[in-house]
Amino acid sequence: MRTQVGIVGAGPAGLLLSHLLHLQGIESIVVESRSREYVEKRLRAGILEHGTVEVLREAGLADRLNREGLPHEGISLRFDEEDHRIPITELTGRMVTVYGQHEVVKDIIAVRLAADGQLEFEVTDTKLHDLTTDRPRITYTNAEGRAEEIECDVVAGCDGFHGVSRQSIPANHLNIYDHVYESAWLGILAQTPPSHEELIYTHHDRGFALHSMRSPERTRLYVEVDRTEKLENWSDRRIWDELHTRLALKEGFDLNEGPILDRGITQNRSFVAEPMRYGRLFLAGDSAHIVPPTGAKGLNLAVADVRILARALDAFFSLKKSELMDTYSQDCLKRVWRAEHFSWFMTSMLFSFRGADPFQKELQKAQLRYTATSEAAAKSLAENYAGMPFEWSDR
Ligand code: RFL
Ligand code: PHB
Repeated sequence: MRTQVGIVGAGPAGLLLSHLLHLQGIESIVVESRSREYVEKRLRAGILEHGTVEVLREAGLADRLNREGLPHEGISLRFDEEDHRIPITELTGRMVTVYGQHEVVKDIIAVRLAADGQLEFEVTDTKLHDLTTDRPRITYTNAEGRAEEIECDVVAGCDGFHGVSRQSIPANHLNIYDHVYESAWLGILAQTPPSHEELIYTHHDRGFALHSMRSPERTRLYVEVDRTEKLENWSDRRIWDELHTRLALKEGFDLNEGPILDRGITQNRSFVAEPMRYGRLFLAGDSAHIVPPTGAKGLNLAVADVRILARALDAFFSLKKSELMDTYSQDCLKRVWRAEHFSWFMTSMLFSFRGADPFQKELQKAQLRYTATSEAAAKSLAENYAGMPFEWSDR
C-alpha cells in the first residue's frame, strides 16, 4: 500500500490528524492495535479546552459536541471544608467543555468512515522502517493475520505512551524528562447525577479528590491513592466513604451515590521526549509527552500538536516547503512545557502525598489560600486551565 501519511494509533491525535489532512486533500492510513469498539469505549479525559472546541468546530466535528457538551464557566477549589470558586470565564473570557474523550473518538471515526477514510483496527506487530529516508514504511499484521506494508512520505506516531513510535527512535537522538509521583488516581464512573454543577478539586489531609461528570446522569469521581495501590483493595463502600470524607463541607455536602459503571487506577506521571521528530517520523500526543491528569491537559495537548502538524504537512505537500516541519517540535514544545508545568503545579498543590513533610504541607496550604484569595493567582490558574490561546503558543 502507498499513502502520503501513515498514522500509527487511532486515539484522538491520530484520528484528528487523519481528518484534518483529509480536509487539506492529503491521504492517510491509520493503523490501530485495538478494536473499534474498544477505542470508542475507552474511558479517559473529560475536559476540552476552549481552543480544542474551536479546532473541533472548525473541522466540522462538533455536531454532537455542540448538543451534548456541557460548557463550564468555573471550577471549585475545596479545602478546609470550604469551597472557593475560580470563575474561569469571568477571569479569562474563555470556558471549558465537559465532553468525554471517547465521544470525540466516536465522532471522528464516524466522519472518517463516512468519507471512506482508511482505518485498520486490530493490527499487531506494528514496526516502523527507513525513518531517515524520504520513503518510510510501516509494517504490521492485519486483523485477518495477513502481513501488510504501507509505504509513505511521512509517518505520524500517534500511538500513545506505550506505542512503538517513540521506541523506534534511537535513544541517543532523544532527551527524556521523566518524573514519577508517589500517588495515583483511582477513578470511577457512577450512574448518578452530579452532586454539584461544576468540577470540584479537593485538597484533604487524607488525599486529593475530584468531582467531575460526563452528563446530567453520570458522575466521574477520583480519589488519590498510593502509587502501588491495587484496585481489588477498594470495595464500592470504601470508595464512597473516602469520597464522602474528602468532599465534606462545613455546611454539609450531599454526595449522590449510584452504581459504579467503570473503575480504574491511573498513575501520575510527567514525561517529555524531545525533539518530537526523527527524520520523517513525527510524534504527536501521549507518544511524546504525558502529564498528570490534574490539569486536564493530555487530550488538549494532543489536539494542539496535531493542529501544528497538519499545517506543517499541508505546507510540505501542497507547497513543497519543509520549514514548518523543521520547526514542528519547537512549536509544539512551548505549549507542552507550559502544560507540564501547570499539571505539576496543580498536582503539587492538591495532592497529599502520604509522608509529605510538614514544610511541604504548609507550602501547599499557602498556595491554596493564595489562589483562593488573590485575583492575580486565580487568573493565572484560570488562564492555564481554560488553555493558553493558540496566538500565545503560535508566537
Ligand atoms: P491515546 O489516546 O493513548 O491513543 C494512542 C492509540 O494508539 C494505539 N496504539 C497502537 N496502534 C498501533 N500499533 C501500536 N503498536 C500501538 N500502540 C498503541 C492505542 O491503542 C491507542 O488507541 O493517545 P493520544 O491520541 O495521544 O491521546 C492522548 C489522550 O488519550 C490522553 O492525553 C488523555 O486521555 C489524558 N487525560 C486527560 N486529558 C485531558 O486533556 N483532559 C482530561 O480531563 C484528562 N483526563 C486523562 C484524563 C487520562 C486518563 N487516563 C486513564 C490515562 C483522565 C484519565 C483517568
Ligand atoms: C475527568 O472528568 O475525567 C477529569 C476532569 C478533570 C481532570 C481530570 C479528569 O483534571
